[in-house]
Order: sequence, then structure tokens, then C-alpha cells
Amino acid sequence: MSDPHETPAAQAGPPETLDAVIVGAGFAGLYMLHRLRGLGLSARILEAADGVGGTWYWNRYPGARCDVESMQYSFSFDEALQQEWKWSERFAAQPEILAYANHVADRYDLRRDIRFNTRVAAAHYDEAAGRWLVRTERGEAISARFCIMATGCLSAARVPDIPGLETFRGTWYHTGFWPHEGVDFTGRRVAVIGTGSSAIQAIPVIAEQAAELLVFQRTPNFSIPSRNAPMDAEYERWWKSDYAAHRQKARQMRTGILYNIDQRSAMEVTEEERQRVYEERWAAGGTAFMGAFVDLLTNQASNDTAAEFVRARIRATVKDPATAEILSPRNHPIGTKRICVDSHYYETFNRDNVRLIDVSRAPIEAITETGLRTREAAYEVDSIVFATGFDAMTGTLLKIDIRGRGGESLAAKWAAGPRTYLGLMSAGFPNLFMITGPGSPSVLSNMIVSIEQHVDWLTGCLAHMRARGLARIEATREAEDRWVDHVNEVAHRTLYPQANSWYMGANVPGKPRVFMPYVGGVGTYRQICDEVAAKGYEGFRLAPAEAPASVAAE
Ligand code: FAD
Ligand code: N01
Repeated sequence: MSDPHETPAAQAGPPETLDAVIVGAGFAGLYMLHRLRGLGLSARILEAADGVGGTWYWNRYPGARCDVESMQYSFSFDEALQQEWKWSERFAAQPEILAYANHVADRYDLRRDIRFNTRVAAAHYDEAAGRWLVRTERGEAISARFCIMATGCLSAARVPDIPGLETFRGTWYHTGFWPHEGVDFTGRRVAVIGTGSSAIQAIPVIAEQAAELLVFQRTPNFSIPSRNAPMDAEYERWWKSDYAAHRQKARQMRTGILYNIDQRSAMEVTEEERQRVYEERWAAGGTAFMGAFVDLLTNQASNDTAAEFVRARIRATVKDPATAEILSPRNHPIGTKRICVDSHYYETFNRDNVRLIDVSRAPIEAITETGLRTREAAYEVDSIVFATGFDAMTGTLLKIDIRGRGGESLAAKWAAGPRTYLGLMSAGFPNLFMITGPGSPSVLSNMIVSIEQHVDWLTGCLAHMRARGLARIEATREAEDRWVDHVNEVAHRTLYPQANSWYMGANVPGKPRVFMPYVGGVGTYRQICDEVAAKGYEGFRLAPAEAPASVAAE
């Protein structure tokens, strides 16, 4: 297993000077570099991995694929790119998405400005110079006017703190840093811990190989069949015939995904009509299920009807009624934890070599030399797969020692939860940007749409500053406070806060319970960002390089 937290040692040297440092070479970092070059700025990406792709570099577990259709889960900024690239399936698998990221890096000649195997340890703002000093784990230093964190919302994989892992004599893996050479589970007894999106994709594939598969479930999730299939030529033609216009529509949608949302409430139609609509969505597959009625995430009674429909499908699919019941989610409204999309997940529990173990009441207490022990029983396995998720949205950022004005640390500032203006900047940290940061739609959306929107906005902002001889931008505390309140207020108009989800930080012991993404919708959010820019970057303080903050233009 490759350890993602180690970078090879190198000599420290004098700081290199650049206009901008970008941390991370996933889709966000790659596109940001491309746009900064377009502005004529000198920029470099620092990337911990030895390749591009971010999520798709690290998450190589069996069954990994996107759940936003590939025709949409792809860049839209270059018509030639979107016309020429051919996706082989409705939902591309990880190797194909990684190949796409590599193609993008090569096509736009990005690699010459990426330093791989380089993990950023610290970023400190030098107020006098108006520059960020970025330090890597190897001790290299780069001085840059702008520092752009493209570090990803789901890039700090978490192995839960279960005692005894070091004593385990078998092999163990985490879906979020899977061995590049793959894993052959043939003949092995395998434990999968977790039943989130990663597990739900991996379990059916591992079950086909393993001699025995034990699935340790703490909380069941709702999952919708993907109906994945080879790319339909007619569908591809439809997209490509007017790609720009379709993308434009997608950008205005709540999720940044073009699909039909039924504008009726689930409560205003007859039971028969509700079932018809759900059946139709279930048969079509994918996350569009949540668009069956307009109020599924705001009205508990409506949500209950969708949740019960899925539970009925689970009962109809899983032959053993006791197993079906354990797989049926009852402790959160459907969609308030990230809805899963699968290929034959529930069917997998009909296999003789697969067993579901409910650890909701009898948690896993220890890893032993030969397997796992819950409060009730011991299980012998050869391999353990942790599909236990991420310290999402803030985890990766806060692993970096980020210090802004007056040496204030971002970790201290965010101790009670992330505070940003628009998910783009945090007050007190001038010229430090986040792509899809907390407080933006990010993980509630087609992330490539949200990445492009942030990168485009930021490119416009930097061009604006250059045209006016401005060198510093900072969110004001007042604008940030207003935005944080707004993000909370909108979240609490929905059912989302009812779930113990990673959106709320609930999966990490001790993490503050704050709803982190902006639930107001991708289209609405874009409009807000555009209005902010049109009003001369309202809520930000812009200043020439050497001007003290007190005389800066508001
Ligand atoms: P990432 O891809 O996470 O890239 C961040 C990069 O930053 C990584 O390469 C990391 O190594 C690097 N990095 C982090 N910290 C440091 C540091 N200190 N120093 C140097 N480098 C650092 N979203 C969707 O919209 N649709 C999907 O279908 C979908 N499927 C997903 C499936 C999986 C298995 C997972 C985990 C996520 C999925 N997502 C999906 C979300 C996905 O993370 C985003 O779509 C997108 O890939 C994020 O791109 P990014 O560039 O912002 O971040
Ligand atoms: O992680 P998760 P993930 N004992 O946090 C369980 C994206 N993604 O990697 O719910 C027992 O969802 C935990 O249980 P509980 C997508 O945004 C997309 O699967 O905390 N169980 C849960 O079941 C997704 O939401 C795709 O009770 C323990 C699981 O581990 C996000 O990434 C594919 C435990 C973690 O689920 C994260 O998904 C993959 C313990 N000690 C990922 N600790 C697509 O399809 C944790 N768990 C696009």
C-alpha cells in the first residue's frame, strides 16, 4: 500500500518567487493553472502524488466510478476538448477518468509547471511583503503573491481509530489510497468496513472475487441503481450536437447537473402517480431519482414517500427479510446523506459468500491479529478494506499550517467550524483562495461545474485586480459573517441537518457539527458570485500592494 503522507527528502533552498502557487493537481488545480497561464501569470502546482487526477489518482478501489454522467462530469471550457473526448460508458470507471485527467494535463502542456511528490506543509502570509511563503514537507520554499488551495473536499482519507490495527497479520487497505497495482482478493476472506458510496461500489466487485465477504455496516445508506451501460451513441450525439447550450443549462441547475426535476410536490399527486414517478426514476437510474419531486429535501412527508419506495425496492431485491431490514435506512431522510449509486449492490447480499454484520449496536471494538472483534463476536479475515470515508471539506486544508494576517492560524479560526465568504476566501487571509471551499455548493453539486465556476470567477477577479494595479484582496469580516449566517439559514430550511453526515462533520470524532456546503444551489450561487463581481467585488477589500489596510479601497 502506498503511503500518501510521505514525500521523498530533498535539500532546502532559497525561496523561488512566483505570482501564484496552486496546491493540488486534481481537476481544480489543473484548470486553475491553465487559466493563470492565460493571464500571463507565473504559476506552479505543488502536488503530493506522483501524478495528476486527485480523487481519481488515489481512489483506485474496485468498482470506483463517477455517479454524475460522464457527458457532464467533464470539463466544458474548451469546445474542442469536449467534442473530441469519447467516454466509453454512461458512468466512466476510475481508470478512464484518470486517463482523461492525464489527457487534459498533456493537451494543455500543464506538467512542466507541476511539481509532483511534493506535499505542502505550511503557508504563511508575510504582511510586509504581501506574499505567501509556502513550504513543502521537504523544506523547499516558494514565495507567491497568490496561494490557491485546490486541495480537494474529499482528499483526507480516514482510517477510524480502532485499536489493534498494527497487530493485524493480514493485509489492509483504504479505498481512498488504494494500491496502484490493484489487489487480487481471490480465495481470501475479506472484511469491508463501511457502507457509504465507496463501499457500495466496491462490495459487488470484491464479492465476485473473494472466498468470503463480511460487510460491517453501522448505518445503512440509500442507494439507487446506476443502470450503467456502454455509452449510447444517440445520447452522445445529442450532447455533442449542442454541448455549449446543454452545459449552460446545467450551470443554472441546483446541482449543476442537467436533468429533469419534476416541479410538483410529492404530496400533491395521488399515491398511484407517486409510485409511477418513482418507478420511472428507479428504472432510469442514477441521482436524478432525487428530482422525482421538487420538495424531497424540504418536506419530511414527501421525503418519507421516496424513502419508503427505496426500502420497498430493497425488500423486493434482498431475499433474506432480516438482511433486507438491516439494509433499510431509517435514521435519516433520503438524500440528506450523499445518495449512493450502485451496480447490483443490494443483489450482492443474495450471494452465499456475502454476510452483512450490523455493528450499529455492537460496534467494532478492536482489530485483532486474525481479524475483527465486535462487542458480540470475533471474525477471522485475511484482508480488511476500510471504506470509512474522509475528513471532508476541511480536513486536508487544516493539515496544512496556514497562517494569515498577524500569524492567525486557519485551524484556530475554524475551531468551531469553517468560516468563509462565498467558500472562496476567509477573512484575515489575504490572497488565499479555496476552490470549492466550505460555504460553496461544492460537494452538493457536479463538482466539475463548481470547479469551473470558481476558477473562472477567480480568473476574472485577478484580471480585474491587474487592470487596476491592485495586488491584494481580502474578504471582510462583515461579509463573511453574513455569508456564514446565510449558509446556515439556508441549510436549516432543508432536511439536510437531520442526518449525521460528513456534510455536518459528524463522521469525525470531535469535529464541530456545522453544515459545511452551501445548499442554495449552483445556479443561485453563481448569480450571487457574479453580482458580487459586478459590484466591484462587494464584501472584499482590494488594495494596491503596499497600501496599509486602513487606506484600502472597499
Ligand atoms: P482532488 O481531486 O481531491 O485533488 C486534490 C489534490 O490535492 C490531490 O491530488 C491531493 O493529493 C492534493 N493535495 C492535497 N493536500 C495537499 C498538500 N498539502 N500538498 C500537496 N498536494 C496536496 N464528484 C462529482 O461531482 N461526481 C462524481 O461522480 C464524483 N465521484 C467521486 C468518487 C469518489 C470515489 C470520490 C472520493 C469523490 C468523488 N467526487 C465526485 C468528488 C471529487 O472529489 C470531485 O469531483 C473532484 O474530483 C475534486 O477535484 P479537486 O481537484 O477539487 O480535488
Ligand atoms: O465515505 P462515507 P465514502 N465502524 O463517509 C462507516 C464521494 N464518493 O468514501 O455512516 C463502522 O460516505 C460509516 O458509517 P456511519 C461521495 O461524495 C462518490 O463511501 O458513519 N463503520 C460509513 O458507512 C461520498 O459521499 C462516489 O455510521 C464505520 C462509511 O464508513 C464521499 O465520497 C463514490 C466506522 C463511510 O462512508 C465519501 O464516500 C465514492 C467505524 N468505526 C465516494 N467509521 C460516487 O459514486 C466509518 N464507518 C460518485
